[in-house]
Amino acid sequence: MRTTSIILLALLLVAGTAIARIVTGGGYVGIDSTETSDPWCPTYNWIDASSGDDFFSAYVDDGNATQPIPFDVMFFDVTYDEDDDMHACTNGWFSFTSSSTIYTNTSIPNGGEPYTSICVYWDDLVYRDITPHSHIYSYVEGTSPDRIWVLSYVDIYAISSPSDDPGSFQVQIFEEPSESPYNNTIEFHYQDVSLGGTGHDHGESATVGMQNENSSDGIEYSYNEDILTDDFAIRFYDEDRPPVSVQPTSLGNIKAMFH
Ligand SMILES: [Ca+2]
Ligand SMILES: [Ca+2]
Ligand SMILES: [Ca+2]
Repeated sequence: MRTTSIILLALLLVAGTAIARIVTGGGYVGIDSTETSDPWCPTYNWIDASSGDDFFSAYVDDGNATQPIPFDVMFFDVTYDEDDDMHACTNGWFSFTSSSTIYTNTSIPNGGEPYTSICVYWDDLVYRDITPHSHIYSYVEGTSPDRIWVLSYVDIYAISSPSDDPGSFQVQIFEEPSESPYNNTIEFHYQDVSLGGTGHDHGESATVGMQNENSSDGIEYSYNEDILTDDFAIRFYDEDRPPVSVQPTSLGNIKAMFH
């Protein structure tokens, strides 16, 4: 068993270097891109969504607008249908149901707005029509049944940011095969979390996570915590996904030997 022992030691050493965060809640597991010893660790991968549709066009501080949902999405065990509306708020969150414009972020789940929300960077942000011009894109990459729906904040400003330091971050929703029993996997990708050094950088005044249709349950990655960095990702996946033996990397298969 010498080979097995070496592999196990190597795994323990890799695990020992991890400084990452794994969170659970609402039927999801959340894991960030620094948890490299875990087979579900995401890799930062920014997708250019600039050929998609913009939710807004002109300056708005606290706004909410809609674009159609491109494919069925199961979110906290509820399916939201293709061609229904997805709402985007200028304050760093998307929602399948809410037309709120709430900007004061709280810990989640909070029992209130924003309901049914994907909070990639819930903070008091502003869509500005200056240079660089803000955008909040909805864009679909790939072909069915392997599409990725990208919801991207590009050059969005904090309420008190100087005009030359916006931030960019995006949500990626991965299509599921029809009849899949699992919630769609959702990832957050952070390209630029420097928002002018005015107390809104790196998530220090933001909520990062998701909550369900009545905000009775949810999963929180961070709340008012200086933890996000550029080129960083978080993956939220259904906790009922198949066991480790069929997870998608060779490391997962090696780990399966010990389960
Ligand atoms: Ca705002
Ligand atoms: Ca910036
Ligand atoms: Ca805040």
